[in-house]
Amino acid sequence: MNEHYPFVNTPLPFAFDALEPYIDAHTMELHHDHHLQTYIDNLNAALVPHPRLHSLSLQQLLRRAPEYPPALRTAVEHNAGGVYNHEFFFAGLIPPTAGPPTEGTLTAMQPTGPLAAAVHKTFGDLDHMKALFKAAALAVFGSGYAWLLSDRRGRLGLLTTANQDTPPVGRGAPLLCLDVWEHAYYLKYYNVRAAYVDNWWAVANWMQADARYETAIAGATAKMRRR
Ligand code: MN3
Repeated sequence: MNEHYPFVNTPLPFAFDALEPYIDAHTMELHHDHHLQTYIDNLNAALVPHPRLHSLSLQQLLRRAPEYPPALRTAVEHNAGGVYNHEFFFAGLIPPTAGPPTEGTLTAMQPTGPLAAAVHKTFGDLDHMKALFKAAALAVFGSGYAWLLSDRRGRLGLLTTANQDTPPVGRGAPLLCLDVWEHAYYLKYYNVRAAYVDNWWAVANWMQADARYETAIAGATAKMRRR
């Protein structure tokens, strides 16, 4: 992904069928090459008449959008939001055989290190976190996302966002997100979002979440060391 305009669609680091049978190849291809591509195309088109915005990153555009005239603000929030959320979602996926097998489940990864400790501290255990995450994902009415986040002190939380809204900056750093728009699962799971959520854990990229967590808490750790 370019850091600024013109934004481009980065190929996935795995084949469309690499997440089978948990997420089917056709869904992955449509989702990445058509749904995400449309957000990228619409974002670029909205930015064409605004050369002063061409050097801004996705996150800068989203942060400054409230200052823009209404039509531009809407176009940026919908489309930069759609790009940000989808990139986050796709980066949080990993082929089931790529992760180390863990006890109990043959394929699913799980958090390690500081994030594993934080999950234990906040939720008791990973299964309880998954149950709460699932409940949140099922509670999204219509389209949106469920998120696992960390504040700068490493405290975990869950959040849902509607449509292509992005997590408010004050709510902490996102670690993992699940796209619960119907286009993310309908071809395989029809209306049964719960089964999609259950199976998504088999391809959730905990290595990515571990790394994001360590970045999220790095500031606080550095501050503690300086004291
Ligand atoms: Mn989507």
